[in-house]
Amino acid sequence: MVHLYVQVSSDEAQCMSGPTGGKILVTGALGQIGTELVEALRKQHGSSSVIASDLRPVEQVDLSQGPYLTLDVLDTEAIIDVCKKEGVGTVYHLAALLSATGEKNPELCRKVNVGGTISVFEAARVCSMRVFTPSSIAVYGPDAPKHAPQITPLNPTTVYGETKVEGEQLAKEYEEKCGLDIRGIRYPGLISHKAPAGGGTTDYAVEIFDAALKDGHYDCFVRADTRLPMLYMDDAIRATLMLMDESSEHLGESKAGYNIDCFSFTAEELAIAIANEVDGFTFDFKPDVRQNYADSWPDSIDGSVAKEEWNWIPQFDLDAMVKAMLDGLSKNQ
Ligand code: NAD
Ligand code: AKB
Repeated sequence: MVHLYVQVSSDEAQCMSGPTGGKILVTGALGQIGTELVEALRKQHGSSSVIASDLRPVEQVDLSQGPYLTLDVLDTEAIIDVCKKEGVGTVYHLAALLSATGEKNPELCRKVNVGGTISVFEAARVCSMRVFTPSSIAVYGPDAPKHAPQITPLNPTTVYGETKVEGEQLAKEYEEKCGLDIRGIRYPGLISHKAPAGGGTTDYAVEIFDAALKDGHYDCFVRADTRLPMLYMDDAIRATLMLMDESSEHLGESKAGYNIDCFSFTAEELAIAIANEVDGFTFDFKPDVRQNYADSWPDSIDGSVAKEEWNWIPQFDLDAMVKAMLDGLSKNQ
């Protein structure tokens, strides 16, 4: 299944696991996570040290906050050129197609998610870089326990989920063969208000807030009883930075895709929590094809390995997240 797009050299002599430090490159930086991760990284390391990149042309991007370049993750040579020229030491590789978009175009989903990941790992091998690349709760399939443990057979039924399993396998392979330091988190559905959600199944948990404030009504595309693991974006960014700051010696065999403790709620519980805060908000449930993807994923995940190895504990529960979302969106309006 691996090595679909770039032939990975088996010559151990070409593998480099050199020093860290240097600048940071973020791929897929204009998406839901990238928008907030770039901001957080720039606060930590200084604006000029963090290069944001995505497909959008430079002239359509606000450059006042720091450097940006147009970069297709399928272009391995372009990634290598940038990393050499800029002295990049770490890549946060976020470019991908999410589940709902991916299932509509499985070929492109495989190409971008697997091909893009190989491009970044190849660049990391050539330029001696560390990599963060997210996995997802979509690695699990319907045969996994509904409270999903860190280690269990991974048999996803979505193409998106398959690409995430393959991403974790590739990370392990590059680590074993080339000594690279590649870390990842199996993010649950992420809820945020600074950038729109990017075509995933869990997008209802983001869209519902906008709809509540703008329209006073939301037609949810999954059933009322759909329960999924979720996390507020502040916690997701904090977890990402914590994992990347952790000393290698504390991280074990799950480092390519940690489950992390988060919270779970049904779509109806979320709608009621919002209705308790927004006068007159009404909601209905009109499931579409995304229900199938949601049904194939776990209700909750066991994050005890991440807790043990790098002390992950989330700060936001359902009520705190609902208040933070409504406050954040009200300020933006
Ligand atoms: P997003 O869709 O909001 O952003 C992805 C970005 O990648 C977009 O800006 C897009 O333009 C860019 N992109 C697409 N193809 C590209 C290419 N060929 N070259 C360069 N850029 C390209 O996604 P996100 O929510 O920010 O997710 C980022 C990562 O986190 C993905 O790997 C995703 O699978 C993972 N993840 C996200 C969530 C979530 O709830 N947001 C949950 C689990 C995992
Ligand atoms: C999606 O719904 O596709 C993402 C994910 C859980 O990976 N939010």
